[in-house]
Amino acid sequence: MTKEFTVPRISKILSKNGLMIKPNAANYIINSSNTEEIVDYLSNNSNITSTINLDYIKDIEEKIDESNTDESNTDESNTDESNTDESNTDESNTDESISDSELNKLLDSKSNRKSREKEFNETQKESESKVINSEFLNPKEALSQLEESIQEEKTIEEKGERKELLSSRYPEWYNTMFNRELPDIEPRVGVTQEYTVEGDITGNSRGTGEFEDFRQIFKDRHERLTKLLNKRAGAKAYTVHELKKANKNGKNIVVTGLVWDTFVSNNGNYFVELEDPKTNETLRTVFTDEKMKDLFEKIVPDEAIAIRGTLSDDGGIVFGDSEIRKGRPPIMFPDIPRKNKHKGPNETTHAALISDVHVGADEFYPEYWNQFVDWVRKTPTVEYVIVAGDLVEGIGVFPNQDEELTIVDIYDQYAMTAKMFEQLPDDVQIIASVGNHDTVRLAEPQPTLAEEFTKYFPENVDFVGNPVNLNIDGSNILVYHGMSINALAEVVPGVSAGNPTEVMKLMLEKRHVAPIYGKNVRLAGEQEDYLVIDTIPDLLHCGHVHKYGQDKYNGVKIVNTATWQGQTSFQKSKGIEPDVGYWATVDLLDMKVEKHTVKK
Ligand code: D5M
Ligand code: FE
Ligand code: ZN
Repeated sequence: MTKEFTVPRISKILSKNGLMIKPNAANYIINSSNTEEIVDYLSNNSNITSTINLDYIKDIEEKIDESNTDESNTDESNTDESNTDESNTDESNTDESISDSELNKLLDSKSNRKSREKEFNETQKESESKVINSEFLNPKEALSQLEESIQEEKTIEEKGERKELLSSRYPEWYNTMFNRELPDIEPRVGVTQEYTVEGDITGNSRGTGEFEDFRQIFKDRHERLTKLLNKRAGAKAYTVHELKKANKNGKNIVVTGLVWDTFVSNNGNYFVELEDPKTNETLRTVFTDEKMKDLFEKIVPDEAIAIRGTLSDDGGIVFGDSEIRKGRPPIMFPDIPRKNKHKGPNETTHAALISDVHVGADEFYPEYWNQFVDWVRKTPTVEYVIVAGDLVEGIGVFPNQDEELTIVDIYDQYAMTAKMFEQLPDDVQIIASVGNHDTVRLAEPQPTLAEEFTKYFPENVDFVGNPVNLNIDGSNILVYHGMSINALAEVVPGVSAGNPTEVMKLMLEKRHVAPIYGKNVRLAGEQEDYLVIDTIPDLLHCGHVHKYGQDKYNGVKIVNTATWQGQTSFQKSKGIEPDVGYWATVDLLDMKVEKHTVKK
């Protein structure tokens, strides 16, 4: 029997020593030529853990402390503990130069952006002065178990044998999906001509991981959404900075900004503090009328809004209006204008929408997948299949995940997915985006998969980042995996992740797919905010929450396409009951959406 040694295998062995590693770190190990190099790498990089769980990090830190005080430790592979200056020089890791534990600390703080900036600098310093004791990792022992299989794995890659190995490695799944009679492929109707991709970060990422880049996304968000808010307000909307210079004290004005903070005072007044991210100036606004409650509660931190009210005589505060004037409420979101003309192709043609396939997870349903494959083969109007992320289950996404994996090898997971996609007709264009389980950075916007994973797939599969705006012969489909759904559901009363379309409406209203920075949402510093919804889509397609839903908002269709994975123990612990085996079709001619499901 072939001994499997791959990224997850390294992950597993190292995690027994208390450390989970990211795929790129594991890659480094696979590609290293000698043990010394690897030991060096592991000892000098404290930021390669991949876990998303803060308790887990704490656990590791405790273990490090314990092993630091262990006197019996005389292993010569120990690095000098005073050698701290180079502990953060992992160049292969530029995608996430903030380590996960630092990020978690940042994200967990309820505070506003300014204190997050302070913490960012502090945690940076803290991590620089921390060295992980190599005895704790015990890399030599772990690696001696692995060296032989490293070589084997390299040979498999070099000879391109991975797909051939799937049948012996995962016979049950393999036989269910690939040793069966497939229905004939109906020729496609051939209506669509071309599609284009807008707003994809892939290949355009220019973030350096510096805090300044991080501020830049908020400046860009503010600038672009202020333009929309100006239209929405139907009047000149001042930025906080402009207003402070405009000599409008005592006058009725409209002011825009990013939401810095909101709170309800003891007297039940609603306070909203706005910020101008260009100058860092802030302005307090207050609503005293109870009927503003619903609008006030829709406001989330870091989003761009406009407020109408009277600037106080000393210019220090805005007293918010309470009446709708000319159809405009005193709290305005950028929103989608009501009329939304659609120019699609002239004849019926369908895009099939799916998400969260989670290949590799124990709970993936190959029998359900077969039904989807058969349906696509038999349905000639389907010319596109669009996947909204989480193609595979991934590895090291949460602690002990490997106990629920049928395929504990990330390359095998993608190779299996590739083989599954090969059963779809060659002339169906598959467009695959990524999610939090795929092998890309967690921070949004996410670039697409690297060539080392996409190389297994047939030519009719294109890979794109997350989010992305697809234009298929004039029909605009905004694809976003949906990590912000949990955060929005947590902050805004009356919506829940179990009913995702209500949350997706908020994205459209806020013209931003992930307005809150924090909770489970991480943002990558870039020159532009790729998460702003500039182009009004005809359809917004998300996944992530594993619940099917379809609806519309101001003429924009909304679909969440659930999952192909049954309930995991993590989901059970959170009370999440997934909808398994669903897909939607959208007719690009008239944007009519239909729900489909497998026979169970
Ligand atoms: O998401 C699977 C399910 O788990 C989905 O319902 C969202 C939920 N989920 C995922 N991450 C989180 C966090 N951080 N908080 C709350 N709920 C979460 P998947 O991305 O497939 O694991
Ligand atoms: Fe998922
Ligand atoms: Zn997800």
